[in-house]
Formats: sequence, C-alpha cells, structure tokens
Amino acid sequence: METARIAQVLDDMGTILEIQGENPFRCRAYHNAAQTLKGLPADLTEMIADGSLAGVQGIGETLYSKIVQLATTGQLPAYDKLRAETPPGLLALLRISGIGPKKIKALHDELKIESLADLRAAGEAGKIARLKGFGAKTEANILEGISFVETAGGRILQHHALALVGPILATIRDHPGVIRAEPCGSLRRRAETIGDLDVLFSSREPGPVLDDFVALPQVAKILGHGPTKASVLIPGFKSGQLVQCDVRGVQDDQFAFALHYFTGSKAHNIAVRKRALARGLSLNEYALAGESKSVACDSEADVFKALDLQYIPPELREDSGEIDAAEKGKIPKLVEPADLTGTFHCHSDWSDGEATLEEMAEGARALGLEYLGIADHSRSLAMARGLSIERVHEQWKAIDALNKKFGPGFRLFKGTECDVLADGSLDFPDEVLAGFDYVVASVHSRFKMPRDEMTARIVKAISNPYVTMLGHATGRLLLSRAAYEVDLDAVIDAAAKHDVMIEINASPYRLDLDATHCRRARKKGVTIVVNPDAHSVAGLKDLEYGVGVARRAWCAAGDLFNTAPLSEVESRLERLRNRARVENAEDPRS
Ligand code: DGT
Ligand code: CA
Ligand code: CA
Ligand code: ZN
Repeated sequence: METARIAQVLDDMGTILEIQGENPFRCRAYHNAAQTLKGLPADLTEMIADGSLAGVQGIGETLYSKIVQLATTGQLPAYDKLRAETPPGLLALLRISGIGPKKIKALHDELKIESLADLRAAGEAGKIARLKGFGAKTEANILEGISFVETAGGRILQHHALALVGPILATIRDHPGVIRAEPCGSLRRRAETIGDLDVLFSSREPGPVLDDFVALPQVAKILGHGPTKASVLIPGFKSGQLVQCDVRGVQDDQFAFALHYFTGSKAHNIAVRKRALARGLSLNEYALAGESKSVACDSEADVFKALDLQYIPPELREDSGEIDAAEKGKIPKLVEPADLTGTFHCHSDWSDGEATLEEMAEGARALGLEYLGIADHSRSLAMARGLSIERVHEQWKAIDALNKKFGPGFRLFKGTECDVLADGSLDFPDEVLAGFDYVVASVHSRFKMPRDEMTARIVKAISNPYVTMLGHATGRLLLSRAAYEVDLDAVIDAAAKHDVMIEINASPYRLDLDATHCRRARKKGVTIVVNPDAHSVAGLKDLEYGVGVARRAWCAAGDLFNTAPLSEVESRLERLRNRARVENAEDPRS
C-alpha cells in the first residue's frame, strides 16, 4: 500500500477513535503518525527494510507494527474492525466544514444521527440548535454545509485524483500487452475538480489488461467489466468516499481518436464533430471517416490537422473559442511549469508554515527557481501566528543575512500576506508596508459580508499603492467552502486601474482566481502571478496546479509576472514600490 493511503488509514482510525470518545492522547498518536508519514525523508518501504522507520520520532511500537502490516500486506484487521463498528454515514459528516469528531459524537449520542439525511432532518426541525455547544448559528452553518456537500456530489480534488490514477496507470503501462496509455477526461484537461477517473490504453488484446485492472487490490467494487472497458470503484481520500474509475482499451490505430474523444470536454467534442461533418467527414471515438475511406491518425495533432486545425491543448478544450482560434492559427504557446522563475506567496515557520526560511529557499532552488518570496501572515491573524511589527523587522534581518550567504544566484524577497481588514484598510501602517519588497493583500475574515461591502473592501485594498498583488481572490475552498460574495469584475477593473497583480493561488484546495476570470483579467491587462501559498517545502510543488489554471486561462509565459528573469522581477518590484512612495508624497493627507 502507498504511503499516502497508509497515512489516510491512520488518520481515519484516529478520527473514528475520537468519535468513539477514546482517550485524546491515543487519538492524537494516530493523527501525528499520519502527519509524520507524509513528511518522511525517504521511501517508506526502504525505511522499513533498513530499519530506520523504527527510529522515527512520533511512531511508537504499536503504530510501527500497524504501519509495517499495512505497507506489506495492504490489510489491517484493527482498521476493518473500527470501520465495522462505525455507521458508514457517520464519517460522511466530516465532509461538512465546521464539523469534527467531537461534534459528530455529540450528534450521535444525543440525537442518534448517523447520516447526512439524519443531520438535515434534525437541523430543519431545529433540534441541533438546542444541543449544548451548538446554537442557532451553528445549526444554520451546518444546514448550509450540507447543501454545499450535496451539490459538490462525489467530486474530488485534482491532487487526490492524480494520486489515485497514478498506480492504476502504472499497472496498465507495465502490462506487456499495452502499447500506450494515458489518463483522459477532466483530469487531463486539468479541471478544478474531478468527477471520475478515465484511463485509455491501446493493445492488440485489451481483455487480459482489463482482467488485471479489475483485480487490483484497491478495487472495492466492479461496476462493469467487458472485453474493451471496465468501471470500478476505489476508495478516495476522504472517509467513506468511493471514486469511479473508467478504463477503456482500443486498437492502437484507434488510439488518437479515442484519446481525443475521452479527453472531452463533451461540448468540445460536439463542436469538433460538427466541424468534421461540415467537411463531409464523420468523427467518433474510433475513427475519422470520409465517404469511401477513413483518415489514418497516429496522434491527436494528426486528428486536428485533418480538420485544418492547429493542435489544441487539452486545457483549452471547453468549447470556449478554441476551435475558432485553432482555425486561425491563434492558439497561444501556453505557459509551462518550467517557465516559472520564482514565486511570491509562501509561508515559513515565522508564521504558520512548517519550514525555516532557509529550507524554503533550498526547496525553491531545488525546483530550479531563481527567487522566492516569503509572505508570512500579518499581525491580526493570531490564529496563523501573524507577525508583529517587531517580528517583521527581525525577519527582514534574517532574510538579509540569508541573501548575503546565497550571493547573486538566488534571492529571497521580503513580502507579507497582509490581512485586508473589514473596512478595506491593511493590517500594517504604510511606513511598515514601505519596507517590504512586495505586499500580497488577502481577506481572511468576515466572509459573510454583503456583496457590495465585500467588493468595496477589496477594491479599497487594491487602491493602496503598496499592494503588489491580491491573494486568493474569492476565499473559496474547493468542495468544502463557497467563495464569499464579491463582484469579481469590479475587482479585476480596479486591479487593472491600479496596476495590481492578481494571483492564481496554486493550492489544489483553492485555485482562485479561476480560469474564466483569469482569462478576463488578462484581457483587461491585469498581470497574473502564480503562487503556491506553500506552508512547507513540499507545498512549493503545488505550483504545477496553478500553471494548469493559467493554461486553462490561455496564458502564455509572458502573461505571468513570475516567468521573468530575477533582474527584471527586481526592477519591476522596485518601480512598484517607488510608485507608492511618490503617490504618498503627493497625497495631501500624508
Ligand atoms: P468529470 O468526470 O465529471 O470530471 O468530467 P469528464 O469530462 O471526465 O466526463 P466523463 O468522465 O463523463 O467523460 C469523459 C469524456 O468522454 C468527456 O469529457 C467527453 C466524453 N464523453 C462522455 N460522454 C459523452 C457524450 O455523450 N458525448 C460526447 N460527445 N462525448 C462524451
Ligand atoms: Ca471523468
Ligand atoms: Ca468517466
Ligand atoms: Zn491566505
């Protein structure tokens, strides 16, 4: 079993024990071990083999043997027992934001709640509000949360989809009868969230490959299994969640057509088929055929070429103008992860990050970046250990010292993720803001403000000349928290007017600004910057999800700020800082 899944099992066990009212120390031990597994310095199987896992702090004797058992056999009777004792619907309650194991225990003990349906009924009857520790506001939030989870359906986040599809794809590719295999569907298009997993492969004889696929140990249920396709359910990354995976096998000369078809989107497929028809050709998942003979295509590029179209990257296949553009040869060369030269919105252990400044810098260098911006939280965000003004000054000194050590090849920038207060003012006074290399302005509080007020609040923040970029523009958490109400077009207009960048927050939990608004912002001349919002060295890798959004927004490398070389980034930030000084000098109030 993979390390990430083992960590998930331990987390689940800790959670179930919490719901059962177990000793908190015992529950924490499971969660801590799960955390530890995610950050292991080496491969888990190797660490078991060479004995070094036994010496890792935070993994006691009992947990050690459980981990070894999971890693070697993929089974753990203690886990199966715990799951059998827990009503399956109970764990689904965890998907509602604001509900944890303690609340679930109370709801179960007091109101016999065992599922989302039970919870909704109790909430609608006003029973939750009367429970000790809940109240009317919590009840309203819970009801809102249920609606959100229900509309999100069984969709999953991109990084979870990738982690699930990886081993399946590897197994299929390893099969001796397989010629080529690719993931398709929404995952290949890098959609924000994924409904189900789709995998396509080519083989002279697809049957045996599919037989091996449905026999994989992670398969929880087989929904269908034939000679050319199979659908199964596999456990997701949330307790009790099952994810569908559709696998199809075709002959290799059909592969290009099938890859195009199963990549979608459906709307794109329909538009392309219409174009084929207009040329007297018929296009389906197996062939492109004329009246007398079919057109041979080995790659998707060949399929597009046969329809007099430039190659359209999967990220653009949403029937939103890509076919017109491809006809005119106007598909841009989309930005790629390797185009990034650095990034700005990252946290260190000075606020709520896990890594030191130096570790973050080393992590960025290891990814081939030339600079890294540290933007720890500002003083109001006590929950995230926001920095006081004194701490800010200390951090600047620490960064100066590190930059001296790095020399000219790499630079840490001094930034802040400065809270936008309720009235749109910033959490630090101008004279402090003036000392940063750049300022990311973000909203972290009062999400329920009316739309007009929230829009005015953000527009006011953007009009502050010290603000360099706007952080996570909508506050959404994909599949768990809706965006706050805000007029994004007004925000985009203000950003264009004040020459403030807007970030694509690359965390797979956020991904805002979304591709649609990002494309609109680009058209209005707003500069886009891709930021991982990394809270650890590993978090820096999230940049690739942000690049996915940029690609879906039709961005070329030149449309992003953080693709410029360090010297240009330095001079541009300097110019923006000077703008603030000049504007402030002219301001009669100051
Ligand atoms: P998802 O799974 O909801 O995130 O989105 P997709 O795009 O992966 O959708 P899925 O898994 O239902 O189907 C995979 C692709 O197969 C889809 O993007 C396009 C193609 N496809 C599925 N059904 C149809 C259809 O009825 N007509 C056409 N033209 N294409 C379809
Ligand atoms: Ca799909
Ligand atoms: Ca599917
Ligand atoms: Zn933030």
